Amino acid sequence: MELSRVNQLSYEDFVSTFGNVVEKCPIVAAAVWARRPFGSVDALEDAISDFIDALPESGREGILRCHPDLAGRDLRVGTLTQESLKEQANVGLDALTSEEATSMARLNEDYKAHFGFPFVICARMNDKPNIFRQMRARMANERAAERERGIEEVKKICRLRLRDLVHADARVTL
Ligand code: 2AL
Repeated sequence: MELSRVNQLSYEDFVSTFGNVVEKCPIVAAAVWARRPFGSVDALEDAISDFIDALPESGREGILRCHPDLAGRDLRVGTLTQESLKEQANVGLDALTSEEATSMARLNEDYKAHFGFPFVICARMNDKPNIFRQMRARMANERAAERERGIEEVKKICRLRLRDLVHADARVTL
C-alpha cells in the first residue's frame, strides 16, 4: 500500500489494516490513527512506539501477554494469527524435533513462571539456535530489564509487519 492511501484510510479500515502490527493489540492502531497524516513509514512506526512507551508498566506487560508462545499451543492447534504463523514457520518452529519441542516448551514455561509474562523475540531477525540461546540467556535478566527487552522485540516485530503492509520507501509531503 502507498503511504498516501494509508493517510486516507477511514478509522475502521486503518484498524482493520494495522490492527495486528502489534500482536492482538488493535488498540495501538486505534490510538495512532488520530496522528495522521504520516510523512513516512518511520513516522507511523514512531507514533506506535510513542504510544507503547507512554503506557504504564502494566500496559506494556499486557502487550507482551498478547503474544503467543513460540512453538506453543496456538501453533499446534492452528490458532496463531497469520502473521505469527509466518514468522514462526520462517525459522522452522513449526518443524521442531520432539527433543527441540520439549526443550522449547520447558523454556517457555520456566520463563513465564519466573517473569509472569511470555518470552518475546522477533523471530524473523533470529535463527532457531539463536532463539534457544536467547531464551536461556534472558532468564538471568532483572524483571524490569526483561520487560523492556521484550517490548524492544515487539517493536522489531511491528517494524517488519508494517513494512510488509506499506512500501518501505513511501514518503509524502505534508
Ligand atoms: C513471536 C511471534 O509470534 N512472532 C515473533 O516474531 N515472535 N512470539 C514470541 N513469543 O516471540
